[in-house]
Amino acid sequence: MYGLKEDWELEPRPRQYVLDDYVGAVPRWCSGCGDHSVLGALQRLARDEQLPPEKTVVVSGIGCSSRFPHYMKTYGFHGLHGRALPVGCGVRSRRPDLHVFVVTGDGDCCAIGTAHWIHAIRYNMNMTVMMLDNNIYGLTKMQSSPTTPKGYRSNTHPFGTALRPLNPLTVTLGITDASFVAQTVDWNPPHLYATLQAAHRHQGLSFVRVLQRCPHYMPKIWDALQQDPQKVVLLTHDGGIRLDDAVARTFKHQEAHDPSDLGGARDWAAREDVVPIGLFYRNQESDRYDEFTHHGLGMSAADKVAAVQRDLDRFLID
Ligand SMILES: Cc1ncc(C[n+]2csc(CCOP(=O)(O)OP(=O)(O)O)c2C)c(N)n1
Ligand code: SF4
Ligand SMILES: [Mg+2]
Repeated sequence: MYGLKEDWELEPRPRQYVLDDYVGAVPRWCSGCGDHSVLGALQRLARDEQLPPEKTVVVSGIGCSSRFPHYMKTYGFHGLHGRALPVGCGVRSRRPDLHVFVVTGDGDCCAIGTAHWIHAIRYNMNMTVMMLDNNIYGLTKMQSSPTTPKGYRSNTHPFGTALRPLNPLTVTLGITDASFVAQTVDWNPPHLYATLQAAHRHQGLSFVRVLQRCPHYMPKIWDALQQDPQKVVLLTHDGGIRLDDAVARTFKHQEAHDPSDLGGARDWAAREDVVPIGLFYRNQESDRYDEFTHHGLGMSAADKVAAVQRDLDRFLID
């Protein structure tokens, strides 16, 4: 037709999201903080999985790590200390259409938030939980957290912490219906990315502990791991975290572990002589509480009133 170019399309093309669509405010984290690395990985994952920003929500508690939602150009909820998981569960229970990511710290999750952590794992609602474990309270300037190594001097324990640290992996693996438990490190971007990708694709709650550098208050704490290639053990399995061969070859210490083996997962998680990274456990059969809470979501108000009326009618006395 006169005046129309041949390649004109009347149908709008589906939107192609680029990295910039997920980049929010400029992070205020210290330079060298491992949180930057996790943020970059999540932004790339969102781009690669083409998650619509308006259908993505990042929920957090309080802490350095919990500033995450400000730095993603998605929906976000920067909540209360220790309450990242109940907020995430609330979002998930009413909005099955959203991609839910929860960011929490070792203090936020394993101290003040412990009760919520345990029940959220058992509820197993579909969401990706990233626990950024720097072994310290960063935001409030260096108090001991439950994961601080024994003997480490902090503002609350100037002569060194008195107790052995809590192990977030063995705790999580001990909870009914835990369905995806993995560990990665912020300083290996390909492994971090592959772990978050597997976690996001899992149907249920995926719990990812990220060993995170805090150069400000915990300098050198991960140095031994970074310098001794034997210390970090890459858990390998076809059903585990898949890496490119070129990346996998950089791990000098690798061990096979079948992520369907809960006993084996607990054994690996309890190891203190090495730091295993990869997928410890996956169980796609675990019950999911969000499947229960989603019942009736599409019902109209009139249908809901009628259903309540029907229920009440059962108690009618003739
Ligand atoms: C109810 C409540 N108690 C205590 C605090 C103080 N507070 C804020 S962040 C934080 C610890 C954060 O540590 P963590 O979760 O490990 O995060 P990080 O800063 O290390 O990333 C504490 C104790 C608070 N904000 N609210
Ligand atoms: S204090 Fe530690 S955790 Fe907080 S931003 Fe600085 S390096 Fe990161
Ligand atoms: Mg911390």
